[in-house]
Amino acid sequence: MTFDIVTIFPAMFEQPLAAGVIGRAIERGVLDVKVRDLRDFTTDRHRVVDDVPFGGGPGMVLKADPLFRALDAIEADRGQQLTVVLTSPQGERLTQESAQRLSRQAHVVVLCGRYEGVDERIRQRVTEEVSIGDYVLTGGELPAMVILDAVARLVPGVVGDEQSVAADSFSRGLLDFPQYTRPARLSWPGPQGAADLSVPDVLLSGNHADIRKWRKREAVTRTLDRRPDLLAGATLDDEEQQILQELQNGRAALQKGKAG
Ligand code: 9D3
Repeated sequence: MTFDIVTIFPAMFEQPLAAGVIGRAIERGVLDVKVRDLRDFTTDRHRVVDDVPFGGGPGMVLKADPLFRALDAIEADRGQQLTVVLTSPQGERLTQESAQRLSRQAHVVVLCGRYEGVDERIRQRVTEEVSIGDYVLTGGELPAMVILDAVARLVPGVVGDEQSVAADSFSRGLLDFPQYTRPARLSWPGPQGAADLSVPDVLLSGNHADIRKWRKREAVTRTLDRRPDLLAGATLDDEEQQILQELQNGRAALQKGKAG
């Protein structure tokens, strides 16, 4: 899969793209990411990418013509069938589902918005506008990196362990169960003095049926406590469904006891 990122801050992508799973995938040629400096697509001596808004008002607007020139260059480079994503606070929220949809495209271009916005006329070349959530950032560069990370890890061969991608909590609709590693017993001074921080016995028992059941119960409990909204779209197996029933019955009984 190929990504082209168009930005006025190409340096913001250097380290994130060199590190970890994404860095390795690029090294191995499974992913091809080109970061393109929008200023390279200006034609004036001062390489100006922004200007004041028509009609007045605060801030600056990204000019349309450097973006058009960048898109033309990318099209010439990659061939047709470009999916063009514009990062924007007005966009549709990025979800695991939209990441999955983008991961099936061969070429994705991400245009990083900046300032008060982007000249509206480039929207004729934009396939979709994407926001990463309802909080205010200073620009679209971090969102672009988030989109790339979420999409690229779904591309076959990017993550070494295909199973971990398939078992993903957001794909299944359940949060992850708690994880522990060695040492099994640990004592550490906490706010109330030395605390005994032991790993749950079941994980040390070697009984894999019990471990599987415990993990399912923890995952369902956490989801019910922290993200009950996820349960509506979750695909639970029979065992998980039964655990959920039990937990909900138990809680309903508790509520009734308090009320009565
Ligand atoms: C909606 C706020 N706008 C009111 C005038 C101003 C504005 C704030 C922040 C315009 C652009 C930005 C920069 N943010 C992004 O470009 C952005 C973003 C974000 O701020 N939050 C979540 N996702 C995204 S994607 C792009």
